[in-house]
Amino acid sequence: MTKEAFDKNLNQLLTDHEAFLAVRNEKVEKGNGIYDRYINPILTNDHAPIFWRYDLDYNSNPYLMERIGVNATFNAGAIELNGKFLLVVRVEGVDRKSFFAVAESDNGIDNFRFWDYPITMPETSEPDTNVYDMRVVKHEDGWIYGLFCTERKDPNAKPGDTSSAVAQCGIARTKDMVKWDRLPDLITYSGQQRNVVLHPEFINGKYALYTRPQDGFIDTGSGGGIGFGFTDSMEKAEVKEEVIVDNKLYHTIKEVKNGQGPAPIKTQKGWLHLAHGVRNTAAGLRYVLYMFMTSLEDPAKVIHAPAGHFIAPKGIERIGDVSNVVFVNGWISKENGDVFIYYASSDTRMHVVTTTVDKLLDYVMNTPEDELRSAASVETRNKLIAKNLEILNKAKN
Ligand code: M1P
Repeated sequence: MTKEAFDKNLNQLLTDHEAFLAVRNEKVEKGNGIYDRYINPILTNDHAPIFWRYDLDYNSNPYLMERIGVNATFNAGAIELNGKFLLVVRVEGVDRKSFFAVAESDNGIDNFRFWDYPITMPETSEPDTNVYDMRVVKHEDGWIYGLFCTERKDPNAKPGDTSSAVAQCGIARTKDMVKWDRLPDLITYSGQQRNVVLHPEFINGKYALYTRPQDGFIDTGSGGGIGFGFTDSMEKAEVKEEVIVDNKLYHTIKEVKNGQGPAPIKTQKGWLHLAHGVRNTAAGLRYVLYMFMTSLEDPAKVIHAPAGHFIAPKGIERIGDVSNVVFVNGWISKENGDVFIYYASSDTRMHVVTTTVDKLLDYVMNTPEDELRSAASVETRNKLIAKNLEILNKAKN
């Protein structure tokens, strides 16, 4: 390519990318009354800055090739800071390594732009092979914490086994989302940990953590469920005992495993929780999102548990690197009661749905619970049908 053509192509690349980032998002017209979906994903691999992917120097890249591609942008933590919506996105390079990068938007539904540099996450003395799925929490101690999964090759893997891994909870903290201090990984007495989340308030002077004890890397084995435990400090975090708050359960949407999503939202009626539930199918694992509420006095005590999924993969969301998956680890609850839920589809891209605390409370407190049997489900539905037919018949007469 001549230098002239290179300059022209580069100019076009940058102009097209700016136009792409400026596209506005629109609500999908017909919703379910609980939340509004949006037409476009809010972040895809195409949102990664051109200067993260291309070498813009004619001398070293005369064909204007993409040098370091980005494969996916998903499973983002979320925080509102200085009036901006910030997502701590799991960015996966084409080399399969995930890293964290902040994307910012003014309104939380479109025009997300990555900050110039990804987060430089310090390592511990035992370097992480992969880091992902950060839950970002403003704790009442004044720090912003990021708890994430740190993955390393299983030191006990048999010779020739090049895929067994060990997952644990990495911990870092910041004041500005730019400079992060790495703290030692969480110590628990379960084999592995993923989906660990810091509760935003002290409980009896201690830090409280939601955990997900598991024996293996993919299968939770005899472990599983959303656990809960305490640690005296975050500088040397250690949970000696995990109690199960919300267990995996036969023939439900969380039959195989589940995990706490972002940190719960405090309301006057209780703590609102968003989580993912997994079941197995002939086509592989299916991940959906579900909600429950725990007591203000005891965030480990479930007081409402609507049956079934809250969000399931829909349309294009069903397809991606790991299909039939929705996953959440970020939401933002505004002072005016608006809630922005950031979820990923099929380990590939990010989406938003918007709702309010009032709607979520209504959903969680008034949706029937799972009676765990078909006959009981029919009975529950029949009650609604009878009530509704009476209303419709009255309206006719
Ligand atoms: O591939 C689906 C998800 O699988 C894992 O979640 P869990 O630990 O509940 O099985 C994580 O690797 C997550 O990042 C991924 O989205």
